[in-house]
Amino acid sequence: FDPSIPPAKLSRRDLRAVAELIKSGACKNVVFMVGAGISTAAGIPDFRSPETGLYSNLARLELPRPEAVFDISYFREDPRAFYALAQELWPGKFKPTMTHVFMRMFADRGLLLRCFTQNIDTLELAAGIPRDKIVFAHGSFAGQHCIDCMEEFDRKTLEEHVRSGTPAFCACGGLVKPDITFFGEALPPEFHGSLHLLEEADLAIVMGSSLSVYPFAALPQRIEEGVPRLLMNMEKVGEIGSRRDDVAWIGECDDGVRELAEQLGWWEEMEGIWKGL
Ligand code: CNA
Repeated sequence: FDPSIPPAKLSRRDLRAVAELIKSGACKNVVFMVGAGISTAAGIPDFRSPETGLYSNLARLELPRPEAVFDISYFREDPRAFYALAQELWPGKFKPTMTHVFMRMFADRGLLLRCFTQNIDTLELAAGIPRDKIVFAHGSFAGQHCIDCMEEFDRKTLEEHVRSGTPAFCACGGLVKPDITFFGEALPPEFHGSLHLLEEADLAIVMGSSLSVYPFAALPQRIEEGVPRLLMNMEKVGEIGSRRDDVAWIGECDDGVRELAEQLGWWEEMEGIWKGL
């Protein structure tokens, strides 16, 4: 890709040009693809940021390797590490960020086709994005089942177990786990059932993901050629920047979102929504 080639849909490769495109009314089917980086400002560590990331904080759990906390075979062997982590991440403790509120603004205006999230914190729901506009690609804390007989388990009982750090067992003797997809498990049907929507997108925004977990990491490539793709992340990731109408903006997503929202005249409304959450 030759960067001297001008973009086709955008006037320039920057945030202002993306805001102009949205303002022009050309984007009616916006797709977001997000990861742990959109929730770090809420106080939830991501996986891979050095020192502050979850993996670097897992040492005290004495895991054979950090990823084991989300490994289904390790969970069967010793579920305590996951339960300790679930205690930290249990929904209700954290407030959505302005980036979550920004996505809700698209939903409120009927412009959100889907928010594909790798996050399990359910802050998208807490921000007021309708459930049917969210694809929880790696599951979430919203449900819980036995890993053997797949029977649903009582929410309140699991919550008590998570709070005390003691694993919950189903009547059949199997371990209970929230519906978070572990390494070694299939992704939820809603993920595969929503992939076709990527072809309908007229703007794609990727935020706060290292794009290192597949198959999610390949989603941006499924956006049709010619459709603008915006990356807002602390580091350059994936292949965004390889097409004419790609914008790669490096920094904290809340800052990028603020710049975009101010251009769109949405910022004050967003602050009001955030205060009310
Ligand atoms: P990751 O691999 O930890 O990558 C996070 C990315 O976000 C990195 O590229 C960071 O540079 C970037 N980043 C961090 N903070 C910011 C910020 N403020 N603004 C912009 N960019 C930032 O996380 P991924 O989501 O890519 O990895 C996929 C895993 C992480 C999924 O399976 C998730 O379930 C899992 N995860 C989720 C949560 C959560 O639910 N909040 C927390 C930690 C991990």
